[in-house]
Amino acid sequence: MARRTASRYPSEPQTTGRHPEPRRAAVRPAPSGGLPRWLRLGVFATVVLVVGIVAANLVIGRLQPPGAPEANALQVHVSMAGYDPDQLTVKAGQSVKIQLASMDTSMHSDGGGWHQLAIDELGLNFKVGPESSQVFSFTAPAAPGTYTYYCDVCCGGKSNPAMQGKLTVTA
Ligand SMILES: [Cu+2]
Repeated sequence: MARRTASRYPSEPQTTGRHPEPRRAAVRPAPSGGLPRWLRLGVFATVVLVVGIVAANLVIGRLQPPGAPEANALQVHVSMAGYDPDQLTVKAGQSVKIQLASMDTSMHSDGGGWHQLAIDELGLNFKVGPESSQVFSFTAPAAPGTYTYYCDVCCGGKSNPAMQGKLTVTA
């Protein structure tokens, strides 16, 4: 007469259907010689606040163009992510000012934060260094049309669609 055993082999763990309770580290009370609770909370809140302010400044610093914006100049921000805006419209024959601002730091290994705005057909080749801006002037062509501007300094160069924009010259 065969007896039912829980396991064929003695070394196999027995399946009881119950999961063993996970071992938890014993919660030890804070040493009595430590800082009072309100002071620990205060230090924690201060650290959170300081980290938050630093992070916020980093974000705001990236959103704000370097240098004061010049009046009557078209503002173009450029970073590794591309141009902002990537569409510009000017009138034929108009004298155009573009303030080109690089939003990237010199820490970028690809181009060192330098960017370009070039239009081959118009002979334009504007370059701006990391976290700086510069105003460039040119005269729009007399004939309406669309021209592609590009940056060939970073991110795969002008073949990268992100590093391209369109200048539209209207009549
Ligand atoms: Cu670029």
